[in-house]
Amino acid sequence: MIDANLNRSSEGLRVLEDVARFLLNDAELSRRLRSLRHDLSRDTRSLSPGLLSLRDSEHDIGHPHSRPVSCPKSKVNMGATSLSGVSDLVTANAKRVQESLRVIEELAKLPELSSMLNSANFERARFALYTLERDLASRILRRDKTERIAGLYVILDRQFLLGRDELDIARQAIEGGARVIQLRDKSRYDRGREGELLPIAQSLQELCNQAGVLFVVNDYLDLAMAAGADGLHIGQGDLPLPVIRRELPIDRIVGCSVTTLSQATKAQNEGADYIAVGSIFPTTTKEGATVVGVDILKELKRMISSPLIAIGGINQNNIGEVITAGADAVAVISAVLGEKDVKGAVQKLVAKMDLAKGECQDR
Ligand code: TZP
Ligand code: MG
Repeated sequence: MIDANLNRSSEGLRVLEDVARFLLNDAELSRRLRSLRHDLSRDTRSLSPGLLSLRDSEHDIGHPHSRPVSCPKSKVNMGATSLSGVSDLVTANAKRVQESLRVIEELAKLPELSSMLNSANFERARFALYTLERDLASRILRRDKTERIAGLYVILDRQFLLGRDELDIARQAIEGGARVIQLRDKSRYDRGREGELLPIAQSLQELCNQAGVLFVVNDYLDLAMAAGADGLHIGQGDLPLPVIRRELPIDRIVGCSVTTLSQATKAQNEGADYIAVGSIFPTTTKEGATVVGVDILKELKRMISSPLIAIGGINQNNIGEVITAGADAVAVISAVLGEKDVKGAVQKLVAKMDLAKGECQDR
């Protein structure tokens, strides 16, 4: 029983580690899983010769040759990389490891085994895995959303709406081809207007849901949670990303604004789902914005694997340049909200983006 359950736990951990490494590209999760696997192997190394001597897999009644032919095949297709497939794979293997650790933990309490196995070590590993399972599931669920961060990201800055209706403008932007809508309001705390945004955010989320577009709230964690937004966007002065991650449901994304390479690396290491860099060009929309230039996109593209959004001063004339430099998506305020024909403005920007993307692929 000990031999079988040690094998089960290390095999299951290896599956989870490889999912984190090869499918999710997540160095931190894969390191945590490897370290757990190594700890278990170190704690049980001295038992190995004895366990191997007693091993008799051929006569195990659970051996594949001994199973009745009608035994159903596992539902999980190991080659599947679709989201539900990977999600099932993670759940099945996490459960397998947790169960096998529990079996060893219980066996280790028997008087004849307690001198060789420390029950508390297996209990600790089991609890570590509960957290790892949640973190892996969160990564997979968020991947579903981050894969949709591409194309035009329209920021509905209420100060630039000049009285136009948020929902109406969002609808036009979506019809024009916007892939992400963000609600931004820097004057939320003016004149006791805190409550004003919730119904707006709720209806924007509903609209985006129906259209298969992502909806992100800028700055306000409470509003993002109350509205059930797909994600929250934060800057360098907002709550720290790990704190936000603890509060948000596990399937919600967090995007982070940066102006430097080191801020981008930090955001990625802390688990940001996308990085927005800017201001790429001079802009009058954000007071005191640092202009970082187009070349930062090329450097960031080499350094980070999270989707990269270019922001700041982007319009019809320069959108192609930021795409060529490596941006996965482009966020705009004035290039869309500064136009009377919102749908038309979005369509033109999207067409220019697509053209530049096509040229990049041809090269
Ligand atoms: N962050 C960096 S620049 C900027 C923000 C919010 C303003 C973007 O607005 P515009 O009008 O697209 O330049
Ligand atoms: Mg902010």
